[in-house]
Amino acid sequence: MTVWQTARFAIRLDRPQVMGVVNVTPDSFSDGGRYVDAAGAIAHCDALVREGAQILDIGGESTRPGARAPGVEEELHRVLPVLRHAVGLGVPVSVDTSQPRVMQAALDLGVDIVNDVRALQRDGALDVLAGHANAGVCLMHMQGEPGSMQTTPGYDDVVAEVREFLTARLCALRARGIAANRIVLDPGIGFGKTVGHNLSLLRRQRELLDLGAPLLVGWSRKSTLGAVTGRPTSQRQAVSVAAALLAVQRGAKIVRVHDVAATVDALALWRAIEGDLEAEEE
Ligand code: HH2
Repeated sequence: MTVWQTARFAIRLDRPQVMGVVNVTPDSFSDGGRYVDAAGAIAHCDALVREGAQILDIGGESTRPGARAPGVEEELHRVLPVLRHAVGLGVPVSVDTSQPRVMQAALDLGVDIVNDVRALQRDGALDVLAGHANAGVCLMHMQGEPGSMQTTPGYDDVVAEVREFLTARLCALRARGIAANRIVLDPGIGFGKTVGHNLSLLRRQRELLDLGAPLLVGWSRKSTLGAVTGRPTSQRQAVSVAAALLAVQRGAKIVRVHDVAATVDALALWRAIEGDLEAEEE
């Protein structure tokens, strides 16, 4: 059975896993400012676990197009109290950050996973993960930086280029002695990609399944879903659930979502029909 090895938990990937998003930010694209105080974010962690989140992903930097990165002290101030609470909830906890100092502090607190939209490319990030024997890591593809990534995204073949990037990052981690079963990969929906690029990544997602690591995807409430439906972020729950389901059907093992309860229900139906992922593959 495939597992994602993380600091405290070996996460079974024979069934789809729902990662619930907790943004401790004033400016996230769909829920910015709702959970910026620690008490609100902590209550949100509790609520997502009650709704059935199997992993919590907690971040203090908005990476929405045009976002300005907070300083490292500000990011630590936002996330540490929330992470401290979340590690007591009995589910794996992930920190969504690109800052090595935030990664280090989080892992020292007992956080299980580092989710980095910059795929550990900042100086010192690989060292932090190499120094934590069991921590899990998610490596995501992004073209450019949040401040400018949606200005002119361009690819000859988006799927081939995402494949190439993720393969290179996976090799870089393996070369530092990070075990393959600690790593998951993410095509980075909405990160330096047009609507067409994002839809191609879902249509052709199966081409990303043989890279040597499980796939995590985050479609939740993203603007491509707004382009398809004409709906604002606050009304994208149904289409987000549909996107998560399509991603799982095409082989994703983990879906990163805001609307946990609705996604858990949809995946319960999917499992009732399809069975466990690996049973299907056998
Ligand atoms: N998307 C966002 C943030 N982190 N991490 C991974 N691995 N994959 C994603 O698709 C992904 C991510 C953006 O969503 P959100 O956190 O809701 O917004 P913001 O970055 O504005 O806080």
